[in-house]
Amino acid sequence: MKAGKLFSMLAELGRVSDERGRLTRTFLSPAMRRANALVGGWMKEAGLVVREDAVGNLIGRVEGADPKAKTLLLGSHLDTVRDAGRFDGPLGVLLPIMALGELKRRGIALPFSVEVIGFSEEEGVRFASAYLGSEGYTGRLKARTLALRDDAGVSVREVLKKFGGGKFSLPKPAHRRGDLLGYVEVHIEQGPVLEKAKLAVGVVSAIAGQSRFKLTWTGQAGHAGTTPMDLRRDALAGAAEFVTGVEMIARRTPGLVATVGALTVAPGAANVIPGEVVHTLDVRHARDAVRRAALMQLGRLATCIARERGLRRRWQRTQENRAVACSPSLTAQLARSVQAVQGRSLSLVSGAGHDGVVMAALTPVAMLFVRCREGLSHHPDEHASPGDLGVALRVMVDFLQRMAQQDAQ
Ligand code: HGY
Ligand code: MN
Ligand code: MN
Repeated sequence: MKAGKLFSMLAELGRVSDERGRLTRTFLSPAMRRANALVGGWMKEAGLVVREDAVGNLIGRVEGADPKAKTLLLGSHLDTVRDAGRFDGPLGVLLPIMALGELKRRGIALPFSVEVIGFSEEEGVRFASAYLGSEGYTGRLKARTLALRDDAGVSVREVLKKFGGGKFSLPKPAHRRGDLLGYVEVHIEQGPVLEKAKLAVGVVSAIAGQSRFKLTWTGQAGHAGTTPMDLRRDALAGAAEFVTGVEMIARRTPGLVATVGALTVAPGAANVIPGEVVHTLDVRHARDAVRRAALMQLGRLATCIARERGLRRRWQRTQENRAVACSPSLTAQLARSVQAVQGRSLSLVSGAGHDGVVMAALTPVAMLFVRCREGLSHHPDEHASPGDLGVALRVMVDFLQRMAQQDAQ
């Protein structure tokens, strides 16, 4: 089957970027608009009717042979992190398009309807809050999220109003729960488990919970040459002590991961003591109680550092998602196709967040993971082999056909 074509489509889409020389495609950016046009064309070639919703999600739909049939949702996100790989997100949009195109080529009409969704924003790069696309699709976008501003000071509301030709209102859910068969997302594993098990694909049992924050440390800017060390309130020294504390707490808590991924210093001159530091914090664990206990520890650490150094600190929560269990029955159906194609299925927990976390509020969720080289992701060297893409494609076609047979019973 057309794994080579899928691989080259991912390479082509991977060149649609907001930045020269590297892949960065953020929420409703010019590159995102070009990506929707390119992927929308591929959807049409596969026989899907294409539309964009109010938050920029790209949706391709094929009606089922049975007009009263429910809808199966397939998809993932089309936005990327900065300097991204070309598989994280787009694989889960292009692979279902290829699978539906293959069924059309074989003259197989599915009894149920299918929607392939390219979510407009999952990574949370432009506005610090992730899942804007799937929150819009499920009617869970909050008014407070619309007030978030990007680095240029533009708000989510302003961006959505501009995208919507001057008007925007919080969208309702795209479907009622009863109209859906479920949501299945194909995604690279972004970890080492499948490679270690020497398997091309596996199924996901649960998606780890995550909390994201924006922390601001405020001290006193001053002259680097004339201010004695004991009179300083250095915001960067305080933030740095906190960052090493984050790593220490995460290292000694099994299964916890915590990351400070972005940090800015003001005023940002070599001869000025930093007066203000703003940085992100991302904390995750498969069990919510462990993640919450770690957050309490981190809060106490920040209070202690601020007090000792005479700093003010401000925590802004920008995202909070509980750990989500995938649907055992839908996952079992997917695992049967993995078994049929690969001979063996493996179930694993996802440390990465996915749109399935939000979609689980609307419908049962299952995920198919595809091996990626050295588990590397959120990096330009992210790689899944055409052979593994071929296995995943065969699993998706087999899964759709089994769903059709089951529907016929
Ligand atoms: O950050 C994540 O877990 C995902 O890649 N959005
Ligand atoms: Mn990602
Ligand atoms: Mn992803």
